[in-house]
Amino acid sequence: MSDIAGGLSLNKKMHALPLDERKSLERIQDRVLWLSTRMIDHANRERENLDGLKVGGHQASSASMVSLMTALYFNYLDSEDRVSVKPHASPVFHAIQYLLGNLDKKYLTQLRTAGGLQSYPSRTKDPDIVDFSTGSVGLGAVAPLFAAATRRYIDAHFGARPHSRFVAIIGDAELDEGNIWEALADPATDGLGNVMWIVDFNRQSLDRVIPGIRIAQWRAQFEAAGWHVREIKYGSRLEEAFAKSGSEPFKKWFDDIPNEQYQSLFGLIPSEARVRFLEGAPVGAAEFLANYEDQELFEILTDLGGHNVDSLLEAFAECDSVTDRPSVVFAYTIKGWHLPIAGDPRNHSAQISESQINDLRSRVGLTSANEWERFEPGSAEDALCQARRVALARPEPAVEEKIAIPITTGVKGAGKSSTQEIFGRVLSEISRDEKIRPYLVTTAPDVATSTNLGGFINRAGVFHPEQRRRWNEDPILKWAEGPSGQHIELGISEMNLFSLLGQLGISKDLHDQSLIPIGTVYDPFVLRGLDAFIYSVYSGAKFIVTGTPSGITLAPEGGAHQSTITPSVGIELPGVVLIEPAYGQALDWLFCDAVAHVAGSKIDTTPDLRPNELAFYFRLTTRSIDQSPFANARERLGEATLRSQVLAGAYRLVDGRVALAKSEDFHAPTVHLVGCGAVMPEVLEAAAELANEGVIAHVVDVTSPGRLYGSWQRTLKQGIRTANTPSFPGAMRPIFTERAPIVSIHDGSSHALAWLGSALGAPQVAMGVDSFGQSGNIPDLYKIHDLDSGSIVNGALAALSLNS
Ligand SMILES: Cc1ncc(C[n+]2csc(CCOP(=O)(O)OP(=O)(O)O)c2C)c(N)n1
Ligand SMILES: [Mg+2]
Repeated sequence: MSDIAGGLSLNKKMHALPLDERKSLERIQDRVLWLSTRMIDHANRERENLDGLKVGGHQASSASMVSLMTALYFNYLDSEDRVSVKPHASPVFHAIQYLLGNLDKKYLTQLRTAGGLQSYPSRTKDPDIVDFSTGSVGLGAVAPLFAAATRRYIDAHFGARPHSRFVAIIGDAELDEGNIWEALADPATDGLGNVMWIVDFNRQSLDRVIPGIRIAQWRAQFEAAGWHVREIKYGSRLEEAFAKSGSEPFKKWFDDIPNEQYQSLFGLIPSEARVRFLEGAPVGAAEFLANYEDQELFEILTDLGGHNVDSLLEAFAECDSVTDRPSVVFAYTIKGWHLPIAGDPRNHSAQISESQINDLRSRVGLTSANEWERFEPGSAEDALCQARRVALARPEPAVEEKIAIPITTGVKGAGKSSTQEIFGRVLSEISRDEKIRPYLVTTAPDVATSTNLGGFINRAGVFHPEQRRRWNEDPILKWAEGPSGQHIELGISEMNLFSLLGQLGISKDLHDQSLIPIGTVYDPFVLRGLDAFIYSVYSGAKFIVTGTPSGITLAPEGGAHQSTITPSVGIELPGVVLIEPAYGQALDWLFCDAVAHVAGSKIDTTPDLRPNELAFYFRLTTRSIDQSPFANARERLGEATLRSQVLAGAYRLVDGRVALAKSEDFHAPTVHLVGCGAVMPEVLEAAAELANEGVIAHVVDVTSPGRLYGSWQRTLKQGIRTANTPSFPGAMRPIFTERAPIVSIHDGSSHALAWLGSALGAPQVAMGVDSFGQSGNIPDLYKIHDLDSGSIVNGALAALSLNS
């Protein structure tokens, strides 16, 4: 096993448990193994199967973690600790929650059913309390690290909470994911002594035995990032053997044997295992091992430290004593431990047979009659479960006063302004309010200043656990770092941005403190952090993210920076609301509303059109545009109506009839020009040209494609579920008063708004950016991508011809 390079030194003091307690833990461990294995077995073999699909579940991956998790939950953790569990060990987690009395028995036979236990731990869907969702490997692993960073921030700003330890139990193959190393490398995660990762080091991934000597490399990588590293390699029987005289060649070979060769021992009978183990061994090893019978030797060779509760607890205690940096424990385990599929390279999705289940049941002392029971009342194990239930019970969260958020900051934008600039001013204004400011926290992956967070940073400072001296007296941007700072600066990792936002966004749940997290990122690079974005919203996080600048409108920056598919992503992601206003005041209203929603303080006048909104994604631009058309619309519609339409997702910016009033031709052909964001000047120009041609061209400004699409879908679904004719979505009714052809115009993929025609039952020409961009100026690029006013006019004529 070449992945064994160092390990527990033989003379290290063991964390020896009293014998009774160890025996109880071992019995609990057996029961956890049984319940997790049987849960999967039942789901696949006994439960009625209506669709013929294999239900699945991972018995081997679960068995690998049984000892680790028994040690954690039945001895180590306390109620303030927060734990992330490797995705495919979810059955182990639920088995433990059941034994602790936190999960009803009925769920044991509902693994992977709708409304039952989720395949992978889920904060939002599982019936028991899950601290961190997991599933996409790597993401759940780093979540506790960002949670600890969040706690450090909260302690510095709101007073220290009771001490928590943030634990991640992760699969060794999760270390292949780049986001792990991005998280470790960021200074924002430096020095978090309350973090412990436990790597379930079974040397297997999904397909294979992991080749090569990885432990040395990983150790070096963690250490380079400033982590404390601990290995738990040998079980007690191996330790005993190594303590005997003459054992050196055996120990050396145990450390040097290639992973694949070691792993192949598990499939052999004991006599074959001896021969296989000794292939390539140094002189003296065979002689030393001749002292052991085949069976005994097999047990010694497969006795790894990750299944030794004493060794585990001793390592955890060592990590607790390291308080100035995070710790990682490499716990050597066996995938499929104590199951017939142990160590088999093909065991990832293997399940043991009915007769093997029967054997396991009797081995753990159960029968078919009591196989799902908890421990006998009055037994030592039952007493331990009860005591641990009490020790792990979560305190009631504090009731927080709702923060009052104004419906506007008063920032409007006069003359010409860009939404990015307005965003910076609005945020700065909000942060003037001393009742709101404490809760605001911003973060950016090295783009804070170029996304207009400068004003906020000047006022609120940059977070650092210690007060730092400023070496640069820049009069424009103060970069004052210290514990009271409210901006968390990250290195260039969009994965880290969304991972951190995800943790800041569940701060009430995990740290009993609400925050209003706001992140900024260049819009094209939203996609670089997309998996973490999805993960965070899937986990129930509430936050605001601003993608700016966006689209081909950031013209000279060129194709590598021009986002096209981000609007579709924002519209399609559940829980995310894509907001792309064109004008300053609309942005101000929408932003205040989003802040109120994230803060949990609903503004009375907000239309309740938004179930399940969690994250607010503002797609903004650096293009300055004339603000007067919005002022005209405000005059025409009245501020209250306009605001409620802006919040609902769209309003009519120009009434084409008014523009045509001179000719008084009310029977003229009619078209809706539906624009979104930065392209509005070209849309207005096209409308004016069409009016000159005698066409009634209404201009609609879609302020939130996400909210508009959501309300359409809800209306449709309502119709489908009640088998009624779907009604026209309320948000669209006052805006699209005539059924007329539609032209949608967007600095984003044409697809993002292409559903409007279906929603309105009218022909549509969808115009947008459907090829990669290039450097240029806005007029040239709009021309190349047919977003200039002439192309929009032609689009309108095409739409009118579709209608005839
Ligand atoms: C991002 C991502 N890619 C792929 C998968 C599919 N997958 C699930 S488990 C697994 C192997 C994990 O190996 P390891 O983390 O070592 O856990 P073990 O099965 O050994 O317990 C893979 C590739 C996934 N869940 N997430
Ligand atoms: Mg593994």
